[in-house]
Amino acid sequence: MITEAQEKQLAKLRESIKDYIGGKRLSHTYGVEREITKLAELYAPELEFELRAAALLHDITKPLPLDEQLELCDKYGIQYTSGDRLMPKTFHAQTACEVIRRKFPEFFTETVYSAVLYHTTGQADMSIAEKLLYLADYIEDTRTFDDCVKLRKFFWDGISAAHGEDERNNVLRDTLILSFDMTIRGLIDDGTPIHRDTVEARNFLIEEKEFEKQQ
Ligand code: DGI
Ligand code: FE
Ligand code: FE
Repeated sequence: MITEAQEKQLAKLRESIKDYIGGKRLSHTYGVEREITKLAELYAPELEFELRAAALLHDITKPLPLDEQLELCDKYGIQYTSGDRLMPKTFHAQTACEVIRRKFPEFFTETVYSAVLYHTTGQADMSIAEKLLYLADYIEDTRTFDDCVKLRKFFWDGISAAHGEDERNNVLRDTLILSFDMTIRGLIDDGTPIHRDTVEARNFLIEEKEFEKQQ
């Protein structure tokens, strides 16, 4: 559900991001755009343009090493604690938002901002755009990790069997819970701290599911 003019804007963006990312990460990024197009059709057709823009922009600062991430944080006024430095992979989501704000203002909307900001950790009570970018990032088709393959199958098998909006929403929620389970398990195996937003994202979805069961 996007216009020809929007299609052209996205084609241009697909070229512009090559100044920031290349190789496998560029293929991953294009994969996230393809995946989110399918997810938008299922869950939020009115957000397709913003979601595809968010997909193309979500990892633009990912190639930068931690010291350059931290330099960007200082430059753009992003606050962090010494504990946050032990979670180096979470910085690129925040720095990407500030680069989008400054270098890609035509794509900088509330929806794009929060979807990119929470694409790595999630947060409590995620918006539909936040959920869809988080999921597309995990299951896009260039990812070959066991957990990604498992989550992709879980989601699309669920969608094949789902009837109606409520069942599709349940599939999305169960898929997200499983994704947080797998991410948190992996972080524990690596001895890495878990970001509070990751924990809160998972708790919120589980609580919501339990409360609905009791209705
Ligand atoms: O940027 P991508 O590789 O496409 O994917 P991503 O932005 O989801 O980043 C995934 C990495 O982020 C993965 O190595 C695990 C890490 N990560 C996700 N949540 C947390 C986290 N790392 C820490 N320490 N704590 C978290 O809560
Ligand atoms: Fe990322
Ligand atoms: Fe990504």
